[in-house]
Amino acid sequence: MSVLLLFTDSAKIFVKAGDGGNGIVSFHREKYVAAGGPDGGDGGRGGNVVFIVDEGLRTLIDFKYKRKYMAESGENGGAGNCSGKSGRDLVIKVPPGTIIKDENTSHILADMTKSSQQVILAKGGKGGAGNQHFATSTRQVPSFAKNGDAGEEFSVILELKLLADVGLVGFPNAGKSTILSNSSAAKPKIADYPFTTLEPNLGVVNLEGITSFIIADIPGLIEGAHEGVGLGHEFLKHIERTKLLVHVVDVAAVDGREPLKDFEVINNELKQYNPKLAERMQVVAANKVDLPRGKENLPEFTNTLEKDGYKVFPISAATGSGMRELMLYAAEMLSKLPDTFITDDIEEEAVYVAADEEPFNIRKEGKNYIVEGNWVRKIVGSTNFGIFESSQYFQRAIRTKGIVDALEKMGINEGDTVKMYDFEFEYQR
Ligand SMILES: Nc1nc2c(ncn2[C@@H]2O[C@H](COP(=O)(O)OP(=O)(O)OP(=O)(O)O)[C@@H](O)[C@H]2O)c(=O)[nH]1
Ligand SMILES: [Mg+2]
Repeated sequence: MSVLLLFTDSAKIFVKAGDGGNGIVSFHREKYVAAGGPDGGDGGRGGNVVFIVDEGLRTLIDFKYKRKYMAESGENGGAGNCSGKSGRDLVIKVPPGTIIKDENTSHILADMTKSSQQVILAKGGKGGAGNQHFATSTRQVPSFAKNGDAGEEFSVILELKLLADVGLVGFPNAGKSTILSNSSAAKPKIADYPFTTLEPNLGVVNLEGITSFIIADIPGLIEGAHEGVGLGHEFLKHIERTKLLVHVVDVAAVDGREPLKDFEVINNELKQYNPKLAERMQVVAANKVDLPRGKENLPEFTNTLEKDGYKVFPISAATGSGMRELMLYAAEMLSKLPDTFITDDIEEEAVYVAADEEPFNIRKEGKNYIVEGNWVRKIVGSTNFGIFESSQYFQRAIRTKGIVDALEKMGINEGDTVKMYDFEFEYQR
């Protein structure tokens, strides 16, 4: 069982689609032609504000700096039946998993989960008609045209629930919280005694113009952590879902331990807690190299671990030296590891069911549970089970709908089969 340590990133932005251009009043003019007919052209359409999923983005940090997004307006019409140019759409890229909510009602306007998914959030205004359209048999000289419609505008809240990408592990006092505070805006407590950190802390590391990611600082681990010593169990749970571990070692041995031994003990704890955690990609941060003892111990420490295939970064979390190199490397590794992101608590609003319709019913045939209903057919049809986030969405949706509870009430056992139209799976708690 793993506990999800989620970071909720959010930002409020204002979007405005382009206004439609105005239609104009104009009459045909030509030498020797006395009174030409109306030829005022239409205004162009305003550009839409379009949101698109960009797999390369991980956080909403960019929206904290730029908060106003306006698409281009349409141009006014011209004489000679010339239509104005349409405004260009404004395309806003968001990370996968972003939920867009109306600021006032909190309604979900879009749930940007799928790769390259596109949504027109604010529609551009229609261009106004030129006077050419208003000529009739009785009104041959229309002296009016229509103005363009205003583009839609509103404030929206972007929300993104993220799993931490990077977990900091190491002994108490190794400098994990100092690393977090130095690399992000998070302000964890830092002190020269062990177990300063009692609850995990999260922060966004922003490598401007390159990428951003979430880093988790957990309390220090000690020998026996995997059995729950020093609450190790609790903390290890939190980093099971991270993609990359930064193993922080105090190479200055301020607490009188041996750096290489520390490294081994922590890895041993990880392995005993969960072998998969020990196999997770690990980068080593040799911390406190600003101290003389740190400098002294560094060569042997680095040589030994590099022989074992580890990448070692000498850093001083206190002065900041080496931190950027470490974070850039972490970012590079993250871009190579598969993505994990989740969207939470959105099923009720994202899935519409008519009030008087039974969302599902379940029949039992031996060890098979057959789940049917319109809603069920729809969600099975719209789920791509080969895509992690899609099937994750599906799982949450059927749970929220009460299907899982209903199956349990009917006495379903682990290993029984659940059939939902084309989709069949083995029930697992
Ligand atoms: N000289 C020096 N001191 C550091 C450095 N990094 C951290 N420290 C100090 O080491 C002590 C422990 O730092 P923390 O960041 O609280 O360590 P931690 O790993 O989060 O500790 P726990 O929360 O107890 O697990 C503090 O007194 C820090 O100021 C460093 O690079 N150089
Ligand atoms: Mg700490």
